[in-house]
Amino acid sequence: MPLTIESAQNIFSNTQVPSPIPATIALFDQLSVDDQLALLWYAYTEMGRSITPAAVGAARLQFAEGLLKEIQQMSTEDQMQVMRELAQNADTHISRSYGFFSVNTKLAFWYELAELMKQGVVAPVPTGYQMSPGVQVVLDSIKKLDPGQQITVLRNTVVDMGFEPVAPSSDTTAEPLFERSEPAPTKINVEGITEPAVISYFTAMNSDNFETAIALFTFDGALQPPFQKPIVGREAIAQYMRAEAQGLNIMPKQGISQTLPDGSKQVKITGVVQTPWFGVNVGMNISWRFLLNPEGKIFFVAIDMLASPEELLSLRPR
Ligand code: ECH
Repeated sequence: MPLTIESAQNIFSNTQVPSPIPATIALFDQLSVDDQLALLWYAYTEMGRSITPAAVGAARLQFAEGLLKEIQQMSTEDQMQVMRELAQNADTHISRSYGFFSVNTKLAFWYELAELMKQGVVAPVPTGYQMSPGVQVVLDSIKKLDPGQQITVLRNTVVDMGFEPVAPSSDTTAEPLFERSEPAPTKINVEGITEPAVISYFTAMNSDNFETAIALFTFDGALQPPFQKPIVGREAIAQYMRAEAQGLNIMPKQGISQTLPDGSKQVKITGVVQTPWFGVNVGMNISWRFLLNPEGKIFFVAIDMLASPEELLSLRPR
């Protein structure tokens, strides 16, 4: 039977625990736009975890600089309006430019606005703003998440803002490199796993060697990032990795591997990943579900955020 992406998406489904992240984002989506912006301000400042200075160099802001200058010159009321329009995906020129930014430029843009808010140059909440009870509900729900899930909620709300261009920008060659605040592990040792493609995948990712990582996939192979649809084909995966997988420190811990009757293998691994944005300050609990073809090439890998740290150890069906 040929391998299909649809069937690959379901491997190890009996070991999957639903993540609390979509439910938290659904609550967030129900808030009014002013409540959403205020909540993000509270969550961002209250979390008190530091973004590593290496993450936001001048290079990362080069694409956002024009917009940030424009916003700084506006009246407080206009600044608020721009932020509302971004959060509401309005079709305005600022919201359109933002929509073309890469994920990391979007994050850097808001990081810079947060800095300007701390300096009092940009207002964090509209004057006379009254928090609705819903904000507290969402804040409480965010507080219950582990730190890796909290930064994922922040990231996903930022990614969803702006006016979505019809064709997403595909030029990732200009994406500035991320520096690691800590060197990534070079020797990968995953308890229970010996599959060469899987071990080589982690080693290549930890040195941002995406060409090597891609060569481990079949030509029609796919990679499914957390809460996203699969990205299909080597070139599309390479582009995605150049834009979003730089500077990750990947620390897989343990896994299980099962050979299927046709000789293909399904492998599930759990471990911790650090993003260059937060470095060692935040570890994200992650699982990888690989489907390898009978020749040992990666046909599919799904990256999932774990629902709880306990899940790191529960690789067997429930
Ligand atoms: C302020 C108030 C107004 C509104 C807003 C504000 C600013 C908010 C700011 C938020 C900044 C948030 C940041 C979040 C960063 C999160 C990063 C994450 C990264 C996860 C990466 C993973 C990678 C997984 C992968 C692996 C693979 O093997 C293959 C590739 C890949 C306060 C102004 C908005 C400033 C910086 C969650 C999981 C492991 C799939 C990539």
